[in-house]
Amino acid sequence: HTLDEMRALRDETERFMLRYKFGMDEVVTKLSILREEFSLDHDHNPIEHISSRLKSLDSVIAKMQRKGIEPTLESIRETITDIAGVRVTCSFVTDAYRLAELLTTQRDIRVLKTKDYIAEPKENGYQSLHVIVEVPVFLSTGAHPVAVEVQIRTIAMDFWASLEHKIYYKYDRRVPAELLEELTDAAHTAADLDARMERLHRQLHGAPTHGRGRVSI
Ligand code: 0O2
Repeated sequence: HTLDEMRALRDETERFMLRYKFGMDEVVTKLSILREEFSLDHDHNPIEHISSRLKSLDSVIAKMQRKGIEPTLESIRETITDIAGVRVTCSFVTDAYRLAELLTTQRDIRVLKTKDYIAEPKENGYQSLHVIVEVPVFLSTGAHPVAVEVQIRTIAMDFWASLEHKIYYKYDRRVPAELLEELTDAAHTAADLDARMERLHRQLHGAPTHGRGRVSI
């Protein structure tokens, strides 16, 4: 490659990644709007926390290699749908579904794929609602559809997933069997807690309000 070719490739790659950042920012804005609106109108906010991250080019290439596909910008676009990632934590499982519904029914959002690991947890106990959406990014060259992976989960699911993720990488993806078992057990405990909290929440909202002011959690 000549120096000019290398520069052109670098610029093209930067532009490629930037589109994902724009798509990610749009989804974060959509969720932040819902969150702010909820804080005004309702006594319970379904969104606890919103975070986002752009996958590094190195991780994207590593993922392509794990899948055994030659990485080009075109093949990456077709294969990797979590370059732009948005994570939303909710207090309750019902909030997670409600939020997914509120986001995916928006006019400019197209759902590419839904993976409901809440209804069907992974073997290790991982729970989360993954929705891969496509959102149009409007540039000077027109509208460009961009895939964004939205992971919606409860605080308990998030607590578990963050620790499991750390352990997984610490052991370089080869976690000892007894630790895996313990993690799966902890995932069940987290799911039990979610179920109990949801029941309590329902009782609270169904119950008459006593004393001064409204109960709000
Ligand atoms: P990171 O470091 O979080 O970015 P596909 O994308 O469909 O080819 P994949 O990647 O298995 O297949 O899809 P899936 O199952 O929807 O997982 C995508 C992301 O969900 C992962 O991204 C994690 O963020 C999260 N995830 C999935 N399974 C687990 C799990 O068992 N434990 C934890 N802690 N997180 C999980 P990355 O790229 O794997 O990792």
